[in-house]
Amino acid sequence: MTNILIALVVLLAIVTLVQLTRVSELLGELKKQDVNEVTDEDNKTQGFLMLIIGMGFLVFVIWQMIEWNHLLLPEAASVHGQEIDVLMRFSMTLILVVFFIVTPMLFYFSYRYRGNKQNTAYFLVHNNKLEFIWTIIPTIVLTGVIIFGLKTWDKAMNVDTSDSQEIEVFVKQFQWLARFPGEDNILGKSNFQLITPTNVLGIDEEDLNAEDDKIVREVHLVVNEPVVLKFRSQDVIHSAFLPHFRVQMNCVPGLSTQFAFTPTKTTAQMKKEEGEDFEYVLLCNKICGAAHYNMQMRFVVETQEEYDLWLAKQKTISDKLLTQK
Ligand SMILES: [Cu+2]
Repeated sequence: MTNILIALVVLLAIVTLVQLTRVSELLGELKKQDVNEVTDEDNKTQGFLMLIIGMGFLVFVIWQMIEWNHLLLPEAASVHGQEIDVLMRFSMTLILVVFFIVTPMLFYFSYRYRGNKQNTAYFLVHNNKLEFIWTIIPTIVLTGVIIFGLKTWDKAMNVDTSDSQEIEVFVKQFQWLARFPGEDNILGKSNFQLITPTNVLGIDEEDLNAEDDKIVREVHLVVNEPVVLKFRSQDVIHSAFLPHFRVQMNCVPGLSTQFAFTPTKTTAQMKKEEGEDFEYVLLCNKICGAAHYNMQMRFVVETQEEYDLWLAKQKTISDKLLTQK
């Protein structure tokens, strides 16, 4: 019912506008004036409105940058993340400087050079100098930005993982699970064909390396120790996103992907800086189905001693198999 009323109001508003235009045309005919002709007075009003709207827009941009700044992510809590932040700050500064130079000019010029009966247009055919300037300067600047970006990407992605703690992150609609390799530091073999209700990760239970593996519902990491997350997806493409570490990687069925990084701040430290509610979380950043929004897993960064205590408490696969028997 409300929708019909809204549609009716919109329709009536359009009819009113058409009628008003018609009235002004009729008045114009009576006064022997062409109401469709654009006068200098009209241009002045429009130019002035353009100026006000443009400046209002700039004020709004500045206001929202200040007002909503706290919604941005805190400083990166990983080694490569700090470099990504430097790149991000550099790009944003460049964009904002250009934005704050060009936008006021755009609106001011449309006011300053508004239509005027006395003005005649300047006929400019071609200007090599101008062409050079607006081609070469952006080319140099953008090439610089691209090289900077590629270097940062290379440093973040091509990491020597020989000393990294390996952790498998397994994902399906709509849940994350993780597997630690246990004492031998080797993850046991797995195969999606072995997936059953009691073996949700499809782990090859014949494989001796799998015996001491530990399946967990939250991941603990040691501060300042490198880790490599190995991603495996059961069903569709998910995307593992750890915003505070600036980590993101697609999890693709049938394809192994990974991300290596070093956390630099413990959860306790972050709680002090960001408030007691702070938690590191792993989110899904690919719209993968109905409960996608609810996919998250807690990550905890702590000292070596705390980590050892936690890991010792987690059950190995053979423990679990024994309790089942
Ligand atoms: Cu997902």
